[in-house]
Amino acid sequence: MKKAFITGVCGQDGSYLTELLLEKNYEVHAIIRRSSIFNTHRIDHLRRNENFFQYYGDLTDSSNLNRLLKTIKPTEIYNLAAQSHVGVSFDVPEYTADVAGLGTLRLLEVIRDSNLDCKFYQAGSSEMFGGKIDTIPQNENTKFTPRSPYGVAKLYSHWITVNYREAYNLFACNGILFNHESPRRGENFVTRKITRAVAAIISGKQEFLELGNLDAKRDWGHAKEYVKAQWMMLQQEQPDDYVIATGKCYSIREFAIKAFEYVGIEIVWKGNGLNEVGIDKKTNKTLIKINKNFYRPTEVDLLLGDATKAKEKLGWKPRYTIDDLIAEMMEYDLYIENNIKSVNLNNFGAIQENINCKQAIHVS
Ligand code: NAP
Ligand code: F7E
Repeated sequence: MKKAFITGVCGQDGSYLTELLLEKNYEVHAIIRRSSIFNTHRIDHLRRNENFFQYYGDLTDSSNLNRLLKTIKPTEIYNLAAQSHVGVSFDVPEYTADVAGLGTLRLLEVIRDSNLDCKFYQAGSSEMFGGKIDTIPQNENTKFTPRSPYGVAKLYSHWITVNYREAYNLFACNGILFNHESPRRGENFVTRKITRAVAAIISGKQEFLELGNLDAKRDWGHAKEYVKAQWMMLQQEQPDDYVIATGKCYSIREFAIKAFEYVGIEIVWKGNGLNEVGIDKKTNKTLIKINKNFYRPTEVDLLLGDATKAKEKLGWKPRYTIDDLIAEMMEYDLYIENNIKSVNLNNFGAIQENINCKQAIHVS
């Protein structure tokens, strides 16, 4: 039986990866941070599985990682834990560096020190490409020019993973994953913030949605498909680094238009800059406003990935389109916000997803 060790198991990707590995008959061991409120809602539906083991742990605590890894002796380690919010990383840069940067080194050091015979996956990010991008779309050879404390911390993790692979012959892979979303996405990332707000607005629970930069562009895929790529990287003969992306990008503005369209609302735009508003064409009500607090000190304007290497070497290909993704997220948020089951509920496995998520995510 293969034994996986996952950090960040309570997050979006951790929950989908755990489902995938349990389906593949892995024994899954995972660390959970101590929290003053319950933080396991995304994995609660898995916790009774006899092959799933949870421990208190933290990427900032070397002795804890050392003790657990030496005892468990996993065959695969997936390092998904991070302070993963780019905007927040400007407020807590040191903590972000500690977890998203040094946390990776702590794990690699345990593997090296204890001669653990295991494969290692590092959750790298397109945010490492940052601002001054010389290639569009971005691939494994594109220069990294990160534009946030988060991007800089992830870049440290990227290079220390490459360094340990080369220096100590570790089977260590970097995934360079572009944005991936789902009904389990944290509610302060822009896609989920939008789909939740649209659902709340049509139920009369929220008046309008406040956003920052509408014109940044992102390459958005579905998290379920992206965790499969993480697993595939560790099943190869040789360790390597891979870009994982859909190859299509849209602006925040386009995402918001599509999400409102899903519930039959056409948005028209008026004004400029901080005074721009998105208005319901039919009722003339203002549904989107700009709030400068959601702007970042430095922004990444455009991310568009080229996942040709992953397609050719891993056989990985995304299936979800942006419309499938929005539909699934909208269905879930309409369901939890209003108990509305729309005609589209049968699409895209949404019923099953809703049932799974209803169990997995309790949003009050
Ligand atoms: P997420 O939902 O924010 O999950 C991150 C997880 O890390 C959470 O479970 C969090 O614990 C845990 N964590 C944070 N600090 C920790 C610490 N000090 N020790 C142990 N665990 C800690 O992120 P995600 O979207 O699943 O992403 C997974 C990984 O991929 C992250 O490393 C992220 O930076 C990276 N990534 C994500 C994307 C994306 O678009 N989603 C793209 C590229 C890379 P709590 O649940 O207790 O907060
Ligand atoms: O922002 C703009 C914001 O926070 C996307 C993480 O998973 O993907 C994610 O990072 C864009 C940015 O994701 C709001 O300025 C406008 O341009 O959803 P986000 P992100 O920063 O791209 C990468 C690949 C990761 O690795 C990260 O871990 O949307 N934006 N208005 C807004 N963003 C937020 N959060 N909130 C707004 O109101």
